[in-house]
Parts: sequence; C-alpha cells; structure tokens
Amino acid sequence: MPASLPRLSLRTLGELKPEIRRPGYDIASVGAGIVHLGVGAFHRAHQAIYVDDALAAGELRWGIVAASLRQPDTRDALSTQNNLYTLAANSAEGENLRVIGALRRVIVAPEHPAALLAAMADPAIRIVTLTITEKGYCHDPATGELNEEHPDIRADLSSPHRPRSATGFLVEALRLRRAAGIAPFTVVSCDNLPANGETLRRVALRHASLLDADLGAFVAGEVAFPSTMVDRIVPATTDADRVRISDRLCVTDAWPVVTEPFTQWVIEDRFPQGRPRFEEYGAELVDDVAPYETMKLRLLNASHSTLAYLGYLAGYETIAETMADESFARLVTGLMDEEMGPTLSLPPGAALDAYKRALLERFRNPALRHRTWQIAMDGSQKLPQRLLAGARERIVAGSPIKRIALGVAAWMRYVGGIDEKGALIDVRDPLAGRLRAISEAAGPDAERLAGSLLGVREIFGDDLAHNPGFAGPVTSALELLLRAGAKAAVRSSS
Ligand code: CS2
Repeated sequence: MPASLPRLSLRTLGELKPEIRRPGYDIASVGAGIVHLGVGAFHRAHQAIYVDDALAAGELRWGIVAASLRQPDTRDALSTQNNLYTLAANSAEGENLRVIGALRRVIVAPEHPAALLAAMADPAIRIVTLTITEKGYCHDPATGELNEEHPDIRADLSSPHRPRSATGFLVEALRLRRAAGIAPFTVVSCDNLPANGETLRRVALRHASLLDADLGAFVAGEVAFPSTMVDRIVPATTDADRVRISDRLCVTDAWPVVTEPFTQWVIEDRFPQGRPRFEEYGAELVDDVAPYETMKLRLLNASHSTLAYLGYLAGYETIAETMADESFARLVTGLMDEEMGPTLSLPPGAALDAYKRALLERFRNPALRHRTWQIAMDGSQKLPQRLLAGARERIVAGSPIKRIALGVAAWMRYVGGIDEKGALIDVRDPLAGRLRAISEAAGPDAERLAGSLLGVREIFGDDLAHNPGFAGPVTSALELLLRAGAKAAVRSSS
C-alpha cells in the first residue's frame, strides 16, 4: 500500500477529486436500522450500495451495523478510515470510483458476541440481512435441513447465550427481543441459495425449536423471512487493486471492493417493521422471488461453476481468460441454451435471450480478474442448486445432460486435489478432506471415482448415484477428462 498517502477517512474526504462520488449526507446523523451478518466484499459491493443510496436520499435511519462472524480483517482495515471504503465498478470503459458510508460500525462476533447481540436486540434495528455464503447456513445442501451435528450448531445448542453460528445469533437475538417486548426484525438472506428466505427460516426455526418450543413457535409465527435474489460479480480484492485505487483517490483505502457495473436485487416485499424505499434505488420488489432465483442459479452460477472447474483444470486463471477460449464459451452457451434454459419458468417480463447474452458479456469483462479458483471454492455447497436440480428435472423429462455432466465431472476431477500437471490444488471446501480421501481410495478409474463421489449424499442426495440417466453421463465425462484433459474434453463436448 502506498504508505505516503493519508488514509481515507471523514477528515480526508474533502481531498478527493471532485468527480469521485462520496457520502453527501451527514454521517454523524445516520442511525442504525440494519444489522448485517457477513461483512465480505459481496455485501459491501451490493446491499450496502442500495443502503448508501437510501442514506443519500435522506432515509437516515437505515445505516448498517455490520458483523463478521469469523475474521477481524475487514474491521481492522476499515476502523481507521471511519468505516468508509471505495466501490470500484470496472469494465472495458474504465473504472468508476465511489466512496461508501453505509457501514456505521463493524463488530467482530467471536471477539464480542454480546455486542452483536445487543445491536441485534436494539429496537431501532428493523432488518437483519445476511451474506454468510452457502456453508454459513450449517445445513445439509441436498435437503436444506439444519445439520444438527455441525460443530457450531452443537456448540450453540449447549451455550445459546454466546452463539457462534448465524442461526445461533438470530435465534438468541429474537429471544432477547421477545423477552423485552420488542417486535422481531425482518430476516433477509442475500446468499445464492434456492428459496433463501424459506431455507433460512427452516434452519432458524429448527434451531430455535431445539432450544425451546415456545421460541420455535414465535419464530414460526412472528418473524418474516422474505427471499431475495442478489446479483453482482465481486472478485476478491487484490493488493494491486489497493494500490491502483489508492493512487487514483490520492488517499489510502486499505480495503476497497472491486466489481462490475451491473447489479440486481430482487426482494420479496414482506417487511412488517418497514424498510428503505429500495425500489427507488434500483431494487425490484416482487411477490415471489423463486423464478428470478432459479434463473440466476441455473444460468449465471451454473455457468460460473462449470467454467471454474474446467477452466482451472485447463490452466486458466480467470473467468475472462477461460471465456477467451472459444470452445469454453461455446460450452456455457450450450449449457444455457440447450440444457438449463428449457428447465426455467421465467419471471414475468423476463427476456431470456437478452439475459443470457448479458451474462456472456459479463463473464468476458476484461477488467475483472475473477479467479476460477475463487469460484471453485465450496463446490459441495453449490453443486446441488447450480447443477443438480436442473439435471434432475431433465432426467425426468428424458432430456440429455451432456454439459451438466461435464461440469459435475470437472468438480470430481478437481476435488481429487492434483491438477493435470501433477501440482497440488488448494481445494477449499467444508468436505475437502473427505472428498480427497474418497478420490485417493478410488484412484484414477472413472467408474470407481464417479461411483464413490456420487455416494456423498449431502451433495447428491439418495437418488442420483443409482440413477443411470445421471451416473452414466457423469462417468463418461469423467473418463474423457481423465484420459484427454479439460481442453480436449471441452472441445469435444461444446
Ligand atoms: C460465484 C458467485 O463465487 C461464486 O460461486 O458464482 O459469487 C457469483 O459471482 C455471484 O453469484 C454473482 O451474482
């Protein structure tokens, strides 16, 4: 980081070049109305921007108290800059910088669980939003039920007043509010899960009921969990981003976020305690998010995961690099047009062709270095909704799944942990150890390897391993990958 520059802060805001947008509202008058769990780059490039727009429009009671459920790094980076940070929206046309003031406080939950609970129990807080990634729900990805054996859930069931898990915080905060006669907050999942509100409601309700049946009944009867579809591509910030952005700002920002110009947020309009006028800042408020969510998961995220595993194996570092290989671009075009598209019930007024074209364009964005390795993380939590749900529907309809099968096979090849040149792959996944052990025991035999991995029922459920319509194409694709490598496999399947 350029050490000679002063730090971004309320004091140095005035030193920014006039063209850089910054909070025009009086930060000292902002009240906290939202608690957010999971203060990663995605939150700071997505929901926080809509809230920053609300504050700029004078809705000053909706500032965000953000919490990290694990690492102190975001708090540490932002604490000496008054929690201000830069949003950089990048495309071939250039880089647009804007300083965001929506985060008013950052709490590191493991350091101060009581502080986070106190914030969540504050009557001024009307909404709790979450971006905790798929694994943060501590659920079984295949069934969507709470994993009661998860170490964090077990810990929270035995010490509910000092929680660790997201549902542990939600349930304890709701208990405190109920005991104090304060109406519950609305809980808004902003993760890429199907029916994310319903999924969060199911796991939170189960968590609450295991502690206390009355609390369970309260969560079931009194708490709103609207579903949302969130969309913005946000690669992890790199040191090069920090240096470039700080140089352009002429002040140092220790943790800017880098994203694309595109953003979309579709929200079910169920907020009993009120909400910012999100529709005025670009969000779509609807009755039912399901068709939007399915469309996004099966087109954007399914393509992303497929490109990530195959691209990584082929030696491509980023999605844009992978897309520059025309056979990979053809493969995901076919995945969307031939395999996933036909499974969708479209949202009202959706223009499918334009949506798919825009996705290809977004994947090609040369200004985003979105690493295949980053998207490849946590595949065990992502595959069910991204690739497997669509595959199941196609198999029932008797339709082929050649490209989906290649995506699943590439994941199988990837989680073995050794790449095509014999180098180690840093596989990040809650099931990484088990997946690696299964791969080692099976060896490089497609039938044995596919058969053993399909037995992981948290991912594939009880049905797919024994379904020849699924196991057959996956095994053939894996055989091709093991024999010919990713580039040749993609060329012959696209
Ligand atoms: C990506 C998503 O990392 C991943 O798994 O597929 O984070 C993707 O960039 C977002 O869902 C885009 O909205």
